[in-house]
Amino acid sequence: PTAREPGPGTDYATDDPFTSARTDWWRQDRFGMFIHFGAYSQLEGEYRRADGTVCRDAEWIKRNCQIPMSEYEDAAQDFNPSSFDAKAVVKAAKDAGQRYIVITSKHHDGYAMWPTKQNTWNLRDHSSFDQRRDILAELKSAADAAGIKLGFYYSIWDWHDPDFADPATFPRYEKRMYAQLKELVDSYHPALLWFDGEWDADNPTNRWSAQDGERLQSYLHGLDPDLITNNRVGKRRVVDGDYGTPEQEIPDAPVDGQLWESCMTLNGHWGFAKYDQDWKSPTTLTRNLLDIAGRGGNYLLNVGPDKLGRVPQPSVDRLREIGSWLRTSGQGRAVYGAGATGLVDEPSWGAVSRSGDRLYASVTSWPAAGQPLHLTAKAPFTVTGARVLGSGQRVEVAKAGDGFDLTPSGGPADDIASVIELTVKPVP
Ligand code: JFZ
Repeated sequence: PTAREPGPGTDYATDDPFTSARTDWWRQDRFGMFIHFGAYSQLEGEYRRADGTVCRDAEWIKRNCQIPMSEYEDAAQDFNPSSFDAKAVVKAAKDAGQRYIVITSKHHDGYAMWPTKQNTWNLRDHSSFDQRRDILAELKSAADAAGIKLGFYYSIWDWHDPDFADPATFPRYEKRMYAQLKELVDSYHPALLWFDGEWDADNPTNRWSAQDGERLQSYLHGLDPDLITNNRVGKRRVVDGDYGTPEQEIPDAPVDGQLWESCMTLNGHWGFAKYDQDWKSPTTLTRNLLDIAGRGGNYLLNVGPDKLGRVPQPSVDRLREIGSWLRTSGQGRAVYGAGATGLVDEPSWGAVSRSGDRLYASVTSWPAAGQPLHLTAKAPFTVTGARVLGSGQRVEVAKAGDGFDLTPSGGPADDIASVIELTVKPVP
């Protein structure tokens, strides 16, 4: 494959994701929706074997339940997500306060969710779905209309393409992969690509190398100089792509040397699993977002539509509660455009983020009447104002030991977290 030269004005050798205009929206937006949706969704997490036993999994069901390819292909043939409603999905994201969406265009099962020309293993050519529909195009126009960015997850690992499995034929697979990615970029103009599977578990020859990642990245930048990619595009987790992707965990401090985004499930699975009702609470989810913002990261929270394409109601409900917290009394200022403070240590009573001359102390353990919240300063600064968002209450600020004591005069403003906004001035 040949790539055009990178666009004018962007030198990727020196372009720093931390400060680049290219990543600006991503660094501001903080909160996105992940969508795991594919041929596996048709099975809804359960595979009944001929002997009557049931094997459970979600997007890994083909492999973990050892479903023969012909049976998996038969299931995909029945896949008819006729209730997929891009506007409803985008509305759920918008109501949650999520500002970008990343959907699986192709997971490890190799099944493409758009009408790719590279094979027939896709939603147009191998399903029972309305052949006139293209859910990625539908999502793109709904997202554009709502001012939400759209990105695609793409698995390098492919369980379906026979050329992937054999090192001798891998170059043929790679050529199709490049062609598929060009289709995605040219047809849907994604804002970002979220790679995965560069670590494939049945790889005898470690065939995806750092150089492969670099070559792919420069090819993509040639197609669209503004594209953002995660680090799973290559093998060297810290230097490849624009940001790191800790999965199902929140790093306990700002990560040195790279932007990062924690991806997480709402229950225990990425793809739809009908038996999984183990939902995280809105309180936990909102507090996760606050912890992440205070450590300078993004939060990519997943939904797994069912076989008809419907986002589960418990997911929609939880997302709406997070959004309602963010919309209340301007509390979203603790998240959007905010990041690590560089000024204070993370307190045990909540999370602190910073946006310009404001610190947002999101208090999850409100003190007893008259008791102070202590903020430990790790760089000198002064405080010129303090207020609780959504309440008129006074907060007394006093220099104390290694920092400040904040003493609110009343009770908490919000059960999930009450935000104290401080106006600060770093001492040079
Ligand atoms: C991958 C996928 O296998 C999974 O199905 C899901 O799509 C998730 C978001 O990404 O899983 C991973 C990828 C990387 C690691 C672990 C699981 N990792 O680096 O530890």
